[in-house]
Amino acid sequence: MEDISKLFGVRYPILQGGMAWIADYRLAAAVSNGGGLGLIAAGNADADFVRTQIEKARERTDKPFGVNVMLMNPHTEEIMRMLVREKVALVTTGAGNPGKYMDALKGAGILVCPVVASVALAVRLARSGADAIIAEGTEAGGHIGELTTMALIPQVADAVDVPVIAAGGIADGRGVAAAYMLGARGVQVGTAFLAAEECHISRAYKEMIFRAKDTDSTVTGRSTGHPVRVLKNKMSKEILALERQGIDPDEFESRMAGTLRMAVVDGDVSGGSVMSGQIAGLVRRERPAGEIIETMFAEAKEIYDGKKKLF
Ligand code: TUI
Repeated sequence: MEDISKLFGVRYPILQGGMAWIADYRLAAAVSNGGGLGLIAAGNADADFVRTQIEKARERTDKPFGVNVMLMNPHTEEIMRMLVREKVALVTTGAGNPGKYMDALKGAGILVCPVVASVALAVRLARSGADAIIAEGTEAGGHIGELTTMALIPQVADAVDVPVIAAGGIADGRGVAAAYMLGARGVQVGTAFLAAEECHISRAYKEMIFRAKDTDSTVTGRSTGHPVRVLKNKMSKEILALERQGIDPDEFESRMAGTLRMAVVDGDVSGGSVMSGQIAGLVRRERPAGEIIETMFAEAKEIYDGKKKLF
């Protein structure tokens, strides 16, 4: 199976996660300039906002970069039309099935890499022409599925003929090497890039990630069918209490609205949603995005070359 570095035309087989409110043109350009594939997250923004982000990224890098479209965004149709016009290198999708957009994107020469959390959707989208499948385990931050990365990756790798990109719980070279052992031919990394100097989130959000330990994340929204991994705080405690009382799904959605922005932009990490993967415990200090990538692959290569002999 082809490695995604070849497919994407990048030095290292690493894709940045499409983190809503977080992954802007500065992070995307820094990851692409650092040898990976950077992404601008459309989140809940409209097409004009995303187009402006693309223009700004193009001023900062001549390397390929992509856009992540969160399919629950009400502006999705309009964003997809704009992406076809702009011909970005790559589109990743999350939180839904991008099947109906596949032909238009592919027709514009855009690489399409959907994020999935199950074998069934992976198979369907590979058949519809996905260039690679991003299989995301429940260790990931934000909106998640049920299966762990360890269980999901080999099952998806056996089920599709396109490269599989592993996501969820990968923040260093050990994670990269493990993903490859499971059959992946690339990785998607989100939480580890929160530590990038070029990641412009509130200081409070960054510090909470640096302080986080292994057991500090929890999942809100399981009761309403929108499970989202966040760091434990006042907000998550309140939400989980309301869920135990059987909060109505509409009430739940209106309670959650704007809470990610509160944490990312306003620095309210007590009342806001601090989305993070379970691997935050490995993310300890701020570094340039390029250095995060270089270290990760130097470590993975050392493991792979057998310098750390296993048996
Ligand atoms: O999309 C993500 N992670 C996200 S999106 C997001 S924005 C948000 N904010 C507040 C509440 C909810 C979302 C934050 N984090 N990851 C990709 C991902 N996609 N993980 C799991 C899935 C997924 C799940 C079910 C993809 C497809 C799917 O099936 C849908 C179907 O129609 O079969």
